[in-house]
Amino acid sequence: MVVKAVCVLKGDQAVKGTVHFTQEQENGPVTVEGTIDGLTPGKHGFHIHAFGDNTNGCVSAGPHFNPQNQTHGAPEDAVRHVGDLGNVTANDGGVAEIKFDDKVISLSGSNSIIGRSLVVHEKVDDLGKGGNNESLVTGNAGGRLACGVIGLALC
Ligand SMILES: [Cu+2]
Ligand SMILES: [Zn+2]
Repeated sequence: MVVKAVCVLKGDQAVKGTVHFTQEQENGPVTVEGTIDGLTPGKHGFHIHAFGDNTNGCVSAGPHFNPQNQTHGAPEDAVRHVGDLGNVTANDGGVAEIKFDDKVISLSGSNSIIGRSLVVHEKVDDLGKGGNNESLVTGNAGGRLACGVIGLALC
């Protein structure tokens, strides 16, 4: 059975967006598709954070979703946080068009991202290759520009 989810991203500044998640089969890849605007041109860290809590803005979303207690990495790395979706790239107009598949996140089971937060960051995610401790925790992606809670969707 196809499972779908959606996240509306909002922040203090002009950054906003909508991101859809579709999983055609249980434990299969999740297609991530959407648009974020109001960004500075270039790459921005893009992660699932552990909590769907927005009480103190995006900070309340907590750290990267990491149920297997791994270090931070790139989406294609064997060692990564479940929530590590790498970077999105904004064009000169500040718009990031997103479409990719991820094999680690899920919309059910222990790696489920439902009820957690999606966050887009101020800076580029160095994917754990920055050569310092913070790189292995956050990828040095800086502040949280916008976030939203991922919820189940009809379509
Ligand atoms: Cu993040
Ligand atoms: Zn991470």
